[in-house]
Amino acid sequence: MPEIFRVRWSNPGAPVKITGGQAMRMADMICDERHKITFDKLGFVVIPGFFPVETIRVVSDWLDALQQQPPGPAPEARYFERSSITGEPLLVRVEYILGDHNPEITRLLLTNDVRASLTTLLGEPPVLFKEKVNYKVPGSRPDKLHQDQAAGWNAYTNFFVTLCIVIDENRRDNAALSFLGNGKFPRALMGPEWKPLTDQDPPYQPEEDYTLVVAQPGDAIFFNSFIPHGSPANRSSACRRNIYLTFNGQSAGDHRDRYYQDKWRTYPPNRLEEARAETSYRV
Ligand SMILES: O=C(O)CCC(=O)C(=O)O
Ligand SMILES: [Fe+2]
Repeated sequence: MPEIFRVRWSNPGAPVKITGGQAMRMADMICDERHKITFDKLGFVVIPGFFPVETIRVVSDWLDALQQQPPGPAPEARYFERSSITGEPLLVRVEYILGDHNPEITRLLLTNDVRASLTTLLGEPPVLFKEKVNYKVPGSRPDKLHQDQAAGWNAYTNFFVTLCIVIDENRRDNAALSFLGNGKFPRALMGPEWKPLTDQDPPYQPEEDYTLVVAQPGDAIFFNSFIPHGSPANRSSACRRNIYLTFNGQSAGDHRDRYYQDKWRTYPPNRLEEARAETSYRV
């Protein structure tokens, strides 16, 4: 069972290195009040070019190395599934990637811009709840339409904001995410816990109510834990990796240790040769 590490934010006083990517994204670096208005109305907001290209390059190389890592004990939690399309075992997700076991990646992702943006969206400082990378490689199954909060998160607190960091281009043909785009959903579960909202794949119906988010490496999608979203199987030949960092407001407490202890018990990481035929809904 992986040891639980404490996650620290980047040093607030650390000098910020300006790279080409950063210079290009000056206009839209953090969530401001305009983004918050959209987020409050729709439940999600996209900020193009939030992370510098250099950051994404380093993170992408690290994700490749993590994927190639030989089997054996590691602090990160790997999840293998058998492809519903080809039957081959695939590494589809790695959880628990931030902390003292990956200090450089933690520094690159838990930045002051991230903290400031989440403080704006949550109305108070954020606390990390969980984090994962979804390797939506060719052959990956659909992530059926769901609300993240329905994945047992009510046991911890009643509201979260997730930052999706786009690592590979997200296109229609390689399983870009779709979100309910009209803001018409309650801040409550719309169905039973652990069950997707529909078995349909995108375009979800009614089609005009959903927004397909086509995105570039470095783009950020902030979304709340009640907005219905999902993505189809990846039937293309292009990998679609996204990192998801989920936070709650500071006043709700720090639940990461307990969340992961519960998760390792009820849904333990597995190995290539134990790849699950995954049909259930897990986030
Ligand atoms: O990566 C995806 O396509 C969707 C994943 C998702 O929504 C989740 O894991 O909660
Ligand atoms: Fe989700």
